[in-house]
Amino acid sequence: MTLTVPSRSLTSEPLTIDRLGAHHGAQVSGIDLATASDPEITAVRAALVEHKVLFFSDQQLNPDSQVRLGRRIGELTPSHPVVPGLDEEHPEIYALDAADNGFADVWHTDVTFVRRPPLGSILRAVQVPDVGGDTQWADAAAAYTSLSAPVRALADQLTAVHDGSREFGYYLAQRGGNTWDGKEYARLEPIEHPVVRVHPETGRRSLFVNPGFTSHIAGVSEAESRALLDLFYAHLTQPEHIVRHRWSVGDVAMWDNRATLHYANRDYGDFRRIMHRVTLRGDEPFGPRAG
Ligand SMILES: O=C(O)CCC(=O)C(=O)O
Ligand SMILES: [Fe+2]
Repeated sequence: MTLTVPSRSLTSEPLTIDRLGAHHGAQVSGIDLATASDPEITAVRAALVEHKVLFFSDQQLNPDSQVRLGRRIGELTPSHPVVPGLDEEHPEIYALDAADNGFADVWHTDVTFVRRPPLGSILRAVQVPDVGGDTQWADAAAAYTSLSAPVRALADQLTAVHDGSREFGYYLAQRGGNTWDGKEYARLEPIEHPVVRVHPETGRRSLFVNPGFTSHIAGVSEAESRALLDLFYAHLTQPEHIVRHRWSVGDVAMWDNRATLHYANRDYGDFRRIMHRVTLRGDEPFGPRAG
């Protein structure tokens, strides 16, 4: 289905938004992200919340214009709590280079192991492999909604512990810490978030646990925690909850990190794959019982 969204500008063409599924994912065309008008940026920001993952083809971004774009969509964080930025001029760019162990082949939501995880991310394909290297996104709001009512009610009551040290302890030991969101990260402390997150803009609930960073459910036995997380992960990653993108150089993906998980397929052998991300500052997650 194609929706044409007027960008409320006399000088620019309307954005065209092609939905990829009933719940999440959309291809956006008719926009140059490097030179977009303010109304176009407003329309993209609204589409990000509505569709959760947006894809843009044939973009001409470079590190400078990717950072500028990010600052128009929201506030940027430095690259990552423990991984330094691309270079001195671009401390905001988180570079994933397969030649430097830059892989993300575990389902995760970005940086959930801090008090205020990112609102979203904007990822650009710099170099793509000849084969493979797709990224997949799971819709955590659709996954919550499609649980049975009794399991939703159980999930609503749970709190999870998130711990970045399994994935990033290695970087921390190798490269030292980083300052991120005003805090020095010399080591990673486990942190609690509600298992069901209420989206601050839509009020919709989503399952906010991920295999990358969630270590366990708080206040239940280890066996119960394992069984509950296995249930949630299997449900989140059902094919009906997934959109998958095959990258070309110049593609840009933008996702709402408050209601999605993602996974970068590591199925391209020795080909090189380089991606650049900027990360949008987020707020503290709250659950259905808050307030
Ligand atoms: O390399 C990718 O496709 C995704 C990497 C990732 O997890 C991220 O940029 O947050
Ligand atoms: Fe990620």
